[in-house]
Amino acid sequence: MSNKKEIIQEATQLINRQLTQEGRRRFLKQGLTLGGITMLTGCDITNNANIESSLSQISQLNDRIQEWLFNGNLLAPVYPESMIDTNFPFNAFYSENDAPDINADEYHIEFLGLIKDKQPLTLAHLHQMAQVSQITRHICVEGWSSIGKWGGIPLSTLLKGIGADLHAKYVSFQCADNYYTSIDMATALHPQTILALTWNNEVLPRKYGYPIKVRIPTKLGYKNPKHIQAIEVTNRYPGGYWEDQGYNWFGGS
Ligand SMILES: Nc1nc2c(c(=O)[nH]1)N[C@H]1C(S)=C(S)[C@@H](COP(=O)(O)O)O[C@H]1N2
Ligand SMILES: [Mo]
Repeated sequence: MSNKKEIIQEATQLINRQLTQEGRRRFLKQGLTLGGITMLTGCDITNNANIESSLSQISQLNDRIQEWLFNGNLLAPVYPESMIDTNFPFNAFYSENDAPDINADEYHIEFLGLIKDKQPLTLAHLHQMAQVSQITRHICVEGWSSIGKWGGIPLSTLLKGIGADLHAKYVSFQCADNYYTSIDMATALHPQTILALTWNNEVLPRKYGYPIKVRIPTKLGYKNPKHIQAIEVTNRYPGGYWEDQGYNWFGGS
């Protein structure tokens, strides 16, 4: 995990590289806000490449700060049964009818990267493991949020069980619909991060990610991958479907 000194060094370098003399004077007077850096940079607003590159550097710095602030023991809010939303929305980069139709008999989850035991696991195997459930709020950046109940296995239990390198930086997920995303190891080991097999006490419906979705209540909707096919533990930055198009990688909720 990043430490305070590294992040401050990085912020200073970013500011030094990008501020004009005038910007630097105003910065010293007004202090740092992440959004404010863009206003103070000397980049020519007719030059998109310049703007893109400063925004992307700020987004990366923002990732580091979020990672540093993330507390592996702090829990996302949980809600009573009475608050469960019965009209839970569907969302994906395609319409509901196109959600993958997965055959349970042929299904197994694959493991890649820094893991000792890469033997694929079947659904039956996952159902035999101790199950937990939680009622949390899913927050989508498209402007909706909804409360649901998800049940399954803590991802930390699985990662420990298969001998994953818990000091690796990233855990990445590949989905049956070619969606992909990745998270930091601290979030992968967070007690509320689960491999969900059920939604509102029923088998996870096809539209919500059958047979397995990774439910991460400390992260925004796009960091909750459905239809999981493979899990990889790696130190190489894996990105994600929306993250590679400019969404913030840490994506905390
Ligand atoms: N495999 C897969 N997972 C995905 C997506 C997707 O398109 N494919 N969309 C993400 C987004 S942006 C959201 S908001 C949630 C929606 O989950 P839901 O259909 O259960 O509401 O799934 C996330 N996980
Ligand atoms: Mo989303």
